Amino acid sequence: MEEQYNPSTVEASAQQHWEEQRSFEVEEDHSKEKFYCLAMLPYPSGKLHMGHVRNYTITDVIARYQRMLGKNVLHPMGWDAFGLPAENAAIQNNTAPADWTYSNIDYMKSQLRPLGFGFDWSRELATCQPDYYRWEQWFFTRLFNKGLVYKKYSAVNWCPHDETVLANEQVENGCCWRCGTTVERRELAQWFIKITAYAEELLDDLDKLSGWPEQVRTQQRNWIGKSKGVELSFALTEAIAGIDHITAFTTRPDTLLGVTYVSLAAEHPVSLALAASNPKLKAFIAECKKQSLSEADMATMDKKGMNTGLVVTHPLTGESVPLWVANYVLMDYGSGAVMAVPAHDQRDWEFAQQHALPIKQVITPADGKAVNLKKAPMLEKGVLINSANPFKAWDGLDFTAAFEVIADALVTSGKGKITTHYRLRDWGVSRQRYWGAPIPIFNRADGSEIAIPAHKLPILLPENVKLDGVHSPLKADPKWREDELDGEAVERETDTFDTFMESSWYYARYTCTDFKQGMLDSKRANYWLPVDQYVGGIEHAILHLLYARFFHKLMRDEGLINSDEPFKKLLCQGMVLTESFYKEVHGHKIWVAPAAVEIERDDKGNIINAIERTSGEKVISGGVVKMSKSKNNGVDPHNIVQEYGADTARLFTMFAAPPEQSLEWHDSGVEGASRFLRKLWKTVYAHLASSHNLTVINTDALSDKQQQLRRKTHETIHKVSDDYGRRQMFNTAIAAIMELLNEVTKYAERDNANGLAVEREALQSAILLLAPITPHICHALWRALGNRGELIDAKWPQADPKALQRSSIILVVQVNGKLRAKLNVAANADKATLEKLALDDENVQKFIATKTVRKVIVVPGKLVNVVAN
Ligand code: ANZ
Repeated sequence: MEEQYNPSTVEASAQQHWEEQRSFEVEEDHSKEKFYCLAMLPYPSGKLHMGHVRNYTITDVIARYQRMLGKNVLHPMGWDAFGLPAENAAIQNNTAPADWTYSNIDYMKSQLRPLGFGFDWSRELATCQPDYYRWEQWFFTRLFNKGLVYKKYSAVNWCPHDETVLANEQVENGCCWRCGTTVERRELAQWFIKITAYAEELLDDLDKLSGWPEQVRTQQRNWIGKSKGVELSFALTEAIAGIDHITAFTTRPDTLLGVTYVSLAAEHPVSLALAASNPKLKAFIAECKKQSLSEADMATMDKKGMNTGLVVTHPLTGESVPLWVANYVLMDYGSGAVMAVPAHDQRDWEFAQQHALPIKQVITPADGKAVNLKKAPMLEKGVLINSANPFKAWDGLDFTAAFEVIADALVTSGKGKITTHYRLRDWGVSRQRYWGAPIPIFNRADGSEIAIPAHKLPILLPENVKLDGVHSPLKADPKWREDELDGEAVERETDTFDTFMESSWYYARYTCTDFKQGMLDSKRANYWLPVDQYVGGIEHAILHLLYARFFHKLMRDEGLINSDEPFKKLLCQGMVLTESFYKEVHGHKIWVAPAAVEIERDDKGNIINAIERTSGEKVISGGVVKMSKSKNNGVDPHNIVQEYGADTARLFTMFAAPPEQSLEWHDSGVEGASRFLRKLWKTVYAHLASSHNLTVINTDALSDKQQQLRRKTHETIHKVSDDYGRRQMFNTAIAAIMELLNEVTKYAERDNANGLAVEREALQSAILLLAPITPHICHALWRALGNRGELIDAKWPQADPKALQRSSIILVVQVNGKLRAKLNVAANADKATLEKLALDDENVQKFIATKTVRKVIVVPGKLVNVVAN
């Protein structure tokens, strides 16, 4: 072995070895327990960043650890390759999105390689490959034929100047990013998948996901948003367009006697029917249609409305209640109508204030606190008051009782029923962009649609295109649209799929990327699925994870797989943060790369002065923030690997913070990690340089020092195994291994055979325990120590219970809770012996001599507490 640790040669040779051996290519093996470890697939933006490095280091550590436990481990990698950025980059660089994407993939792969991640590259996939998206197209046609897909008019951002649809990120302050024209809302026919049909199961199955962070489960629960309520009807005095009553959904039937008006969504059929003969209402509806549709915006926007002049009948009191059309009522929630209770609902209260409508309090706080409805509505649940005759007896009922009584009254009079609603909406999958999978639908001359039959799939996305910067090449080329089906001329759909479609099932396709006969090879898919450990950013807590769960259930119901959920365990890694600096130029912040700044700190580490090296100018600290291009504070993984080696980068990443917390990047931390690896190398080198012959440990002839080191070795194995497995706290695992190495340098006795054997055991264990984190150096040292076989398949070490035993322990003795003695006692001493030793101690005697001992509490192995007065 070389005396000097040279990471670049060590790493290149280990990587070459793994590549030659195809060490990470795996197949189903029913004789072994499987473990599927997966990182969320990256978007090929062109450059690897530290967030990627952290993500894949975590999965790689887990994958390698599980393999050392003897499992058959799958750890694949691929590319989420469709999406808008490729279109923008292609326009900027005057290339085609396909070329840009594929060259980025090549480049990023070349950046990943030197990091030594144990990916099974034979399963690599890019979602823009026809081999992949053809099955997504096929699956969509299956859903279509099952009635789980439908077409509906839905709003998009439209630039009237460019005559094109804009993605949300292309709208800047309400204007087109390209030409600055004010963006409008437009209704276009678009495709939806009925995720709402699975709402109940998606909600219920969250309970099965005990391996997920609670926070993510809660976010999904809220997103699905199940609410129990009542649907009730307000009769119209005369039928409008054949409708004789308005149905409203409420979660607060307890407030029913506080209704002072009813409001309809602009798109409600009654609103539309009335608008036909009411130009003012028509104009108002047109105005409503222009505004944003998000619920968040609904909450904050100006509450606008128009009185229809009609009244409806209150289902319990029979009173007449005015009927309004209001901009804050959504057509696709509940029934598109609200029973308005301004006293107890924020939006209704704002609306009533603006339009001078009555506010009637019917709920009061249970604790009798006063409320001032002039200032704000009373939103909390409480008890009923002011119940109109003949319902006076309801006064005093709490929410649950009132819900029941009122729902019951509505049900018996045939005016209402108890229902549940979900906030979750169906998934709109149409995008009017080019760089995506074409939606496999034929439009027929008669206006109907047909799912493209399997034999005509895939519908290929042309890759050799020129982008004019405005229109999708699919839409700009009338020829591309033309097709025929059994002699009938048909037109292809020119919209493409939302890219969440591709990321919803890639994890399943990895189990059989080469399968040509179908979407999934069920045998292989069922062997590997579900993913045992999924790792990715918390920003995907809702949409990606919900869509993937949904797709999994759809694939199950198609008979492709047999599990209910895709991801057994989920780990959401924290962000990578670092220092940031800027200077102010004409009122603008110019961000300066931290590497270009000379920093002076006080002894607490606070920055007292920061100077840009090249200009000598003072710069201002922007604090420790997320590493990003926009703050110019990215640390290039490539440079770190060049300077220190991949193992140092990996070690620092895992040591600096537990995976779920944010990681602060510090050059000094990287230095520290590198120092530790050099020390490990040096220690192994010195160990091998010893002239003694290695023998097996003679446990009966261990010196105290040897015994201590042995115990430390096995305590470390015990702790580190728990840190890797149960706790997933790799930082404390590393700290424990570092401590072990310190003990080696302190206690090793290389001048006798037993001492050398004990040291060997300690070093060998340290290498095994570090192997998942710093695989290259461990690979080299493992061989240097003369081991045969592959370190990646070496058995994870087991703590020897005998070595853990201590012959003596330190016993703490307290008198009345205060520490009075520390005694070195036999580890197996019984309670009576411990009590006697404690009471006989000289110092303890001093504190109890003049007192009566009332009680002695003995915790064997730890302490004795004497109670005396
Ligand atoms: C009367 C009422 C009184 C309400 C009160 C709330 C508080 P969640 O819980 O999110 O499901 N609502 C019903 N349909 C609507 C629609 N199409 N557009 C806008 N709002 C609608 O919300 C249910 C509540 O949202 C319902 O309960 C209804 O207002 C409103 F003190 O009815 B409530």
